[in-house]
Amino acid sequence: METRITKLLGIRYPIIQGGMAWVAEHHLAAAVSNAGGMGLIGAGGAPASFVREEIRKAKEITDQPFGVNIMLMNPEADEIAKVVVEEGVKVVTTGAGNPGKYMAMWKEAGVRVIPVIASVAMAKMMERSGADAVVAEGTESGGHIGAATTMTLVPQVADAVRIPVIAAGGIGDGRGLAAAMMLGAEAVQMGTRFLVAKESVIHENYKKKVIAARDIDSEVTGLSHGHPVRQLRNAMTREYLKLEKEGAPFEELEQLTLGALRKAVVEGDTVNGTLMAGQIAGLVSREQTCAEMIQEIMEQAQKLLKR
Ligand code: TUI
Repeated sequence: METRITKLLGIRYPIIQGGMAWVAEHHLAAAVSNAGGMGLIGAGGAPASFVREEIRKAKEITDQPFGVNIMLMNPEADEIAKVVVEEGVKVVTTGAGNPGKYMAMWKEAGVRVIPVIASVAMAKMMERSGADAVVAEGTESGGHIGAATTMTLVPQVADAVRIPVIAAGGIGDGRGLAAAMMLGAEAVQMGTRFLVAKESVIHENYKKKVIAARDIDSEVTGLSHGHPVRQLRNAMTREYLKLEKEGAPFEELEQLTLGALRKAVVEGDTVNGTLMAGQIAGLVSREQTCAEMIQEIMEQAQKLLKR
């Protein structure tokens, strides 16, 4: 299934792994790349030195291309932007902001730049700044999200820009991949399905919650202060939403989520941790290797697209 994205990135299959903070470390990224997709190391809120180490460790276990996702609210985003150039990373995706100020440096270094966007306006702005492609991420996604659904966002972005579009949000199998292609995408980005990959190092408790989740088990916190985050419902989200409804100030709400993603991923705290996951969690039913997931998704999509 050759598309402008597989050619641009030099990958076999049009499947990109989401740059999930704390989750997308070198084992997962290398496993996805070794399976013919595009693995990403998610910088999340990590220091630049940690990101450099992760890049070096990934290079030791894959000779396939992989990328780095830079979460632009990271206080060390400027340094990480330089680290990817110094370490010879070929692909960068960005999230939660506008990467415009790094564009010239990255383009000069030959880095392929793929901003994650949640609106047509941002997609157009990124194309004007020189982006090679965009990830159009719908509100079905886990983590920090925009408002538009994947079904509505992807075709509108595909019509608005000439660069290729990667669909994200609510995609977890071959049906999702085939549907995304019909909407005008040339690849998909998946996060939630890869959470439960055998090579994903997140705590067993977190994996079990994703596997047990039903279609309506995610909740969006933070809408009141403009930083909506999708995660699985638990005691923490119940408390957060209650406080939010009562009009609690941002500082008080922030206390609940400070370090909570680490709590979930590293400690397996499913009560007070932030179990970021997308709406497709209900479809994710078992742990598999990344290669098994990608093979299964490709076979299913190819059958559907032929029909
Ligand atoms: O970035 C994401 N998803 C994320 S980042 C993250 S780390 C985090 N942890 C706790 C609280 C908040 C964040 C977890 N999940 N997805 C990509 C994405 N980017 N979705 C939406 C956007 C976006 C938002 C605003 C892109 C551009 C943008 O532009 C703002 C501007 O500067 O104009």
